[in-house]
Amino acid sequence: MTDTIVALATPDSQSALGVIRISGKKALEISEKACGNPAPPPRYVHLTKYKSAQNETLDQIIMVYYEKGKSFTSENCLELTCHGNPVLIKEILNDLLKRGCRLANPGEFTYRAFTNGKIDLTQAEAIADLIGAKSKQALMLANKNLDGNLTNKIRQIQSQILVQQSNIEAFIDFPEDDLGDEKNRQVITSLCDISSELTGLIEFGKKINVFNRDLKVVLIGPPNVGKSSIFNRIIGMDRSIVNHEAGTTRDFIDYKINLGMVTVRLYDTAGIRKAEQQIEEEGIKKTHLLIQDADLVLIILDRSLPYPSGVDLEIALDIKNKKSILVLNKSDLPKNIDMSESNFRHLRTTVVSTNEKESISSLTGLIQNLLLEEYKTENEFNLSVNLRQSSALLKAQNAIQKSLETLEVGNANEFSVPDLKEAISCLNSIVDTKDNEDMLDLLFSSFCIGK
Ligand SMILES: Nc1nc2c(ncn2[C@@H]2O[C@H](COP(=O)(O)OP(=O)(O)OP(=O)(O)O)[C@@H](O)[C@H]2O)c(=O)[nH]1
Ligand SMILES: [Mg+2]
Repeated sequence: MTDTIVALATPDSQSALGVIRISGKKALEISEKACGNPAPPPRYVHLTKYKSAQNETLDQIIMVYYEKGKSFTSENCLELTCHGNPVLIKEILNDLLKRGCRLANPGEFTYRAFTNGKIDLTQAEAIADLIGAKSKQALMLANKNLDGNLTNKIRQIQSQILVQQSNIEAFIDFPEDDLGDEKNRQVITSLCDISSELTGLIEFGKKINVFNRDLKVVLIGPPNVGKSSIFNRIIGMDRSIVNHEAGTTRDFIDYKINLGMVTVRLYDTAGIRKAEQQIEEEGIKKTHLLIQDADLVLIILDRSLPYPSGVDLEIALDIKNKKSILVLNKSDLPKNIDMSESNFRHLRTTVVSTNEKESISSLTGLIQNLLLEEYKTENEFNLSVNLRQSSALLKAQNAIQKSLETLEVGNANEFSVPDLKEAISCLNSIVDTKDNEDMLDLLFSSFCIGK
């Protein structure tokens, strides 16, 4: 790679500081000519002036030099920390372009780190995941892969396959040794175990997807039960209009909050009832659509009123197969509801009042627990598996299955070897695909510029 690349690594907006990264051959020349540091000791902080090609001082900056072989990209690198003014940053970037640098493509620094062998593909992806993580748990998972946990797991499975491949090849090379039924069985059993391990990883990948997206929690119920009041209490501000008249909320209102390990998008909706006007009907239609897409539905009822049997069947059909909680609101008022005939009587139920802070806190805790119900065992999360990796795992698993079909037949063991090699190669593509340029382009183009 001959080009020297440059990019702003921080957001292009007014801020205290802005960081510009440079990687490539010209880094030392820039250090000397623009920053007046002919021989900068690596990894030291240098307070200096940045001077343009016309010898104008553009800013007082901090320059750090990272030497070839030891930098992130493994090339000579500079990090210039200047003041965070977009006008100033543009001047410095333009000057660097004049000095022979070119603007980096998205993810190009990481791409160089990968092609120069500083990191493997799972670690490169972990860096992107770390930057894009939507929750604390997602951050922790990205860090595990940055440590190489997924790579280690893949390498371990590859060597297990290789052992079985050698066992089969030994039989091909020395048929007089007669692998025999017993040995054939052992190979089959081991490959079945490997196949199950791959399934486990694929399933795990699907499971942890929950930490990388906004989970949808939808508040529904008849009008006037206090949906908007609960919504406002959970998000901690008066975002939705509350009124004693039924039918106040027409269109849904949403707000993003962090609930411990997950990020939740909370929706306040129009109360479900037989609509009096078309505009209200539109709002109710949207409520039904939101329920379809929800990760968790909170059915709010007014505990101080008799059970509202008019709409419960409609809601019950909507929430079929959905994770749901029944929330009985207005517990500060005398109880009048009778749930014995209700379609919701089997749901997990909690009683709240928007006038009682504690009851809302425990509702928030319950939401969090339910969303994370199936992800409780902390130590399970030792690595992360994304969609690309899952699809390679699936291909590897299919190849193992094919080899197993051949082995089950018994007397044609050598035909199972190509499938085992294919499985190893699929697994390799998770960690190290230097020859698949299209895939690499696609992968790194999703990175941010400057990373
Ligand atoms: N006593 C009491 N009143 C409440 C409670 N929560 C809400 N309210 C009152 O109930 C009325 C309706 O509240 P909203 O939050 O607007 O109800 P909603 O379900 O969003 O109503 P729509 O938008 O019309 O569907 C308001 O007068 C609130 O002040 C509560 O816990 N206790
Ligand atoms: Mg409302």
